[in-house]
Amino acid sequence: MINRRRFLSVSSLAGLFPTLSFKTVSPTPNEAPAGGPLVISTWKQPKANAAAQAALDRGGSALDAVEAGVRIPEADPEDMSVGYGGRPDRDGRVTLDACIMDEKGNAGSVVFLEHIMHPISVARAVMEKTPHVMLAGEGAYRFALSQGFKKENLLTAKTEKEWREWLKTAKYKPIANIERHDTIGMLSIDAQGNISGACTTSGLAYKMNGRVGDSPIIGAGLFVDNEIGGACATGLGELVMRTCGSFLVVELMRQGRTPQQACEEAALRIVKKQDYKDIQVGFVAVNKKGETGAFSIQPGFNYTITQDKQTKVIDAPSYLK
Ligand code: SD4
Repeated sequence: MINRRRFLSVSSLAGLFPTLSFKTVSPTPNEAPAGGPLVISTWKQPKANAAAQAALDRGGSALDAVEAGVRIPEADPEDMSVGYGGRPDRDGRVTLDACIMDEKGNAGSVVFLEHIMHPISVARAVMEKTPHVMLAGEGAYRFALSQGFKKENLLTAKTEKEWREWLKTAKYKPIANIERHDTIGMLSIDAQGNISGACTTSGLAYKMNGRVGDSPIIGAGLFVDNEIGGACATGLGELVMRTCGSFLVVELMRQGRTPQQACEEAALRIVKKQDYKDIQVGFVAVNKKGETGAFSIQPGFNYTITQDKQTKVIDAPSYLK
């Protein structure tokens, strides 16, 4: 009988998996892309990109840029998918998810965080000041207070009114694009060529209490590998989590796909395996050269790029037309 060790030693990997190609891209040198530092974010986010660009202009790192950028929608009561003014869960509680990742592969995350306007900054503090990657709920809240963050009421008169209206039927069915999904995932490359990313959301409106989505999960809502690139996701987090969406996009880029091809392939993976008919998922990605890509399942997804003093909001191509 051939034992397992011997079996592996007599079989070349290529022989075992003849269809697999192991071509991978070699790391690109650490320098800003030809077009200069850049910022890319999910959805229409010119103000967030401007804040990120301002941080880069002050000499800040990509990490500083993405944190400064996503703090804008976090504080904006009109943005009803993120931070202050985000729609509550079905019990009327605003619970926030966020994560951040730097060029060294460090990561910080908070999930199911209440009463704190800037979860992204708490996530950064988790990354920089604790031995952990993720803090949840009450523990995340108490950590935030210990770091000087203030307790605030994040439910606005507008979101409370809508929620009370929703309670009359309490029908739960997330619909693609209808909720004005503005969850922000942002990636930046700084003047040194380093990549960082951030992602922050109030999650799905009227979700079950305790539900956590993809956005604060490293590898689902966000992933950065400074040798290769970064990716973020938006849309129905359950679909993204089941496929490790952002990690998949980065790994596809590692295998040689362009950011555009990688976003398309990750979206197709969802389409192939899951019920996607009324559901939106969108990806954005950037590689080390500063090439970008975006793709979604449903039409209606757009993204914002800032580079060389210009900001553009671009409609992403989609699987369904
Ligand atoms: C979630 N992915 O909690 C988030 C929602 C989202 O734009 O992206 N909304 O599932």
